[in-house]
Amino acid sequence: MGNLVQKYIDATKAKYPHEPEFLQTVEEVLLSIEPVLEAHPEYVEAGLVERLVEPERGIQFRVPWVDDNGKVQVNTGYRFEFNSALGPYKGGLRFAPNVYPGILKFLGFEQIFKNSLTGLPIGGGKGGADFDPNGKSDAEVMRFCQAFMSELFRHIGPDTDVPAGDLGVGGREIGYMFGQYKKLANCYTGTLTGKGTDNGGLAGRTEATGYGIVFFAREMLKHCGEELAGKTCVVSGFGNVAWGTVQKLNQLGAKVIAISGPDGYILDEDGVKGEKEDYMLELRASGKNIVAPYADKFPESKFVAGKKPWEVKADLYIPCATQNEVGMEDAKHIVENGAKFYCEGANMPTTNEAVEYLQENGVVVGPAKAANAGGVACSCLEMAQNAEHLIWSEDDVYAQLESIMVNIHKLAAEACEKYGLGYDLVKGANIAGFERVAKAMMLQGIV
Ligand code: 2IT
Repeated sequence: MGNLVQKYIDATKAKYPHEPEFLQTVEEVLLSIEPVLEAHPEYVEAGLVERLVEPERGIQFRVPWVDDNGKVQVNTGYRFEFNSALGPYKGGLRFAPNVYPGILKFLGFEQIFKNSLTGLPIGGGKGGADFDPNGKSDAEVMRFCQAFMSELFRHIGPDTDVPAGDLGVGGREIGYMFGQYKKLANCYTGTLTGKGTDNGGLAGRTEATGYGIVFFAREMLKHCGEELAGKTCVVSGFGNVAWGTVQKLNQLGAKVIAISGPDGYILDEDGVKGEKEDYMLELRASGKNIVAPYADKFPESKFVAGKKPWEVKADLYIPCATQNEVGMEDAKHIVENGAKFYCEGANMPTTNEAVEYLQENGVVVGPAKAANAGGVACSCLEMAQNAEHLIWSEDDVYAQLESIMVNIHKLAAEACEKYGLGYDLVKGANIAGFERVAKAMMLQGIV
């Protein structure tokens, strides 16, 4: 069987040699699900893996728009509708200069299993554009979003494909895209999620990803007989996810001693809490993409230029920035620091070899596709809210989110246990996510 899985991996590598991020997640997931394929030869017979690694549909389109100087700009837009076995394609849109099919296919592939783990009726997809909203005026962002949606609108719908935000796409961008979608489709539906609460959005969606990560981390610690309260934490990243994570860590009595940005990290032994949490938002809103001013404002803290925060000794590490931000060198720091817990917030923030190294050295790893699934889970609640033409309360949302995260941890822990893998949440999440999709695909025939 080892040979079989390797053949799938090699075939994907041969077909898409220029998409390393996509190949990284394919390799990670397929190596994990080997025991499931061994137990289910009918999956092999049905070409399940060959079908899974190929998006059901990939759309690429031109996005022409006019900048504030009257100059025509052209970007490339994409949507990869990866798998609809469990429900409408669901997943975010990323606007960043490095967006190309390899990044969106890695995100779309991860999204299939993440969405499956939520237990909700959502398939997997991802899209975006090689557009950088940083440094653009509000009017330029609006014109870009409208141009992007002028093409995407014909491919999406509340029961077909429901995009949301990701890096570079927040409430503002979703608002502009939703406005354009509504105008072109001439109906007010939940076709985009992550909308503002004044705009059909779900209360608590902004915080949901970060809150969910902390609920997941709490379950990991609980499983190992430990408590989150009193633990020291290091969090990377500068967006919504890091912010929600820091908030919930504080609420549950943990202490965030380091946060980071593209320019370096802040060490604050007193804890990033209270007005300092709000200041994280101010820093982001400044559009400068730097954390250094934090140390000027709060002199008890220290700014360490050009370094990643993984060299700081802590009990729990939560990377919330972007893919592959933690490599071997960083993993070695984390192990040297005697860490016991590492919970991924960003999508695929750790290289495959770094994950292996952490696990081999006794660090409990919470994989992103399980730990950050609270964001998309709340997006599905937003779809439900819009479809029933009601407004949910924040308390309802948080209660649902917490029980979904507790259940995801349970599913992942039970799946690795079932296959004799001990407490390996990385493999467990892949297996549990895969099993639900596989069962649905088997029932739907070769499509
Ligand atoms: O990576 C993710 O799960 C997201 N960017 C959110 C997807 C969604 O549809 O809410």
